[in-house]
Amino acid sequence: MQGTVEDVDVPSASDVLRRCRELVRPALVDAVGRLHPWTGEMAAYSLGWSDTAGTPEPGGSEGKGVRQALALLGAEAVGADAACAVPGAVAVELVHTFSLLHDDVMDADALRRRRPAVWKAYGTGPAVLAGDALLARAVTGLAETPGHHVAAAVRRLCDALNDLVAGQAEDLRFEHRPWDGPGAVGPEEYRSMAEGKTGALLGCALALGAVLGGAPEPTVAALDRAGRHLGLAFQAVDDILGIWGDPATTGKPVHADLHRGKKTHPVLAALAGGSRAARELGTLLASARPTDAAAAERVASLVEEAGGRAATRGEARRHLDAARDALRATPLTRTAARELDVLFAGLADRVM
Ligand code: GRG
Repeated sequence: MQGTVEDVDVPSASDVLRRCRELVRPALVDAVGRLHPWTGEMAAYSLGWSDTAGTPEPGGSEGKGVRQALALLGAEAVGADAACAVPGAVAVELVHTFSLLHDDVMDADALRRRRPAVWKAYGTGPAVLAGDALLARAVTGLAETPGHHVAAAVRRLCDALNDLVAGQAEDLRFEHRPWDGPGAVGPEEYRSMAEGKTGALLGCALALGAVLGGAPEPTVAALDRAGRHLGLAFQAVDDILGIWGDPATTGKPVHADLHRGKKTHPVLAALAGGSRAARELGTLLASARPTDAAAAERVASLVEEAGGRAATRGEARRHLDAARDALRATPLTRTAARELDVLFAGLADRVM
């Protein structure tokens, strides 16, 4: 995620993420320190700060910190100091950590960020409880923020939580829907699912920064819209990485979505193409789930041949453009708007 040659004075997406992570880190450490020691230990493990013995593992398996960065940039974009958005940044990062933790339980995914998922390392019950603790801390921390805007901020976060649950519900239910025919998942249903499970929290992060920075409602709404489009691009890329990503980079096993019958964009788009490869893909998926590596590999190459990967790249590009349009149509401070632009582009091109 690099800046372009002509943008020498604009930091790269990685620089933006690093700067924001450093600003939020003390408050995030404080929030985790307020948890019960056992759930705190699991939270620290899931945040990549320590191993299962509680021993610090600096630089181990931390996430990218996208949501905390969006919250800070949301505040800076409306002319406020990033510091006012730190409680919002902590809240969205804790919610994100919680959602990954529970998602791994629901999907029985054993690996996260190149390490055993929390449920694998500590057991399912403890992992569910650690997730609950993170969620409770996220909402409590935001509600305790001093200032006039806290009620609006908590309201935004609660709306996003409900969207996340709805998106995740759709995602899980789609696994039992057929690939083809009358019960198949349509493009609009996919979009609504992806916006809920991924776009809502990215939109909320940006909007929370603006709310805590005292921005008027139309600006907050525009930032939320930009973040939701970014989330749709982000999820499209996530779907691509789930099929063609390098596990050494993504930290997750490849083809897990295919084994599970997840209705991801590349497969749905491939099936909609109507080519010979699409028909063969449809027949293959209708006969059985690709349970072994060779079958998943065959599905992946048919999806590619039928144009699913290219169509999903196009989908990511369209939502990236829509996200940038939403930013450009809003009066924002120049430096933060440029950093957001760089960050958005970096995330739509990410490989992890
Ligand atoms: C919020 C109450 C409530 C429930 C949550 C479990 C669940 C319901 C939702 C799951 C949502 C989910 C896991 C969506 C996937 C979003 C996504 C693409 C995550 C990957 O994010 P990155 O790439 O991860 O930012 P890192 O590892 O960088 O932090």
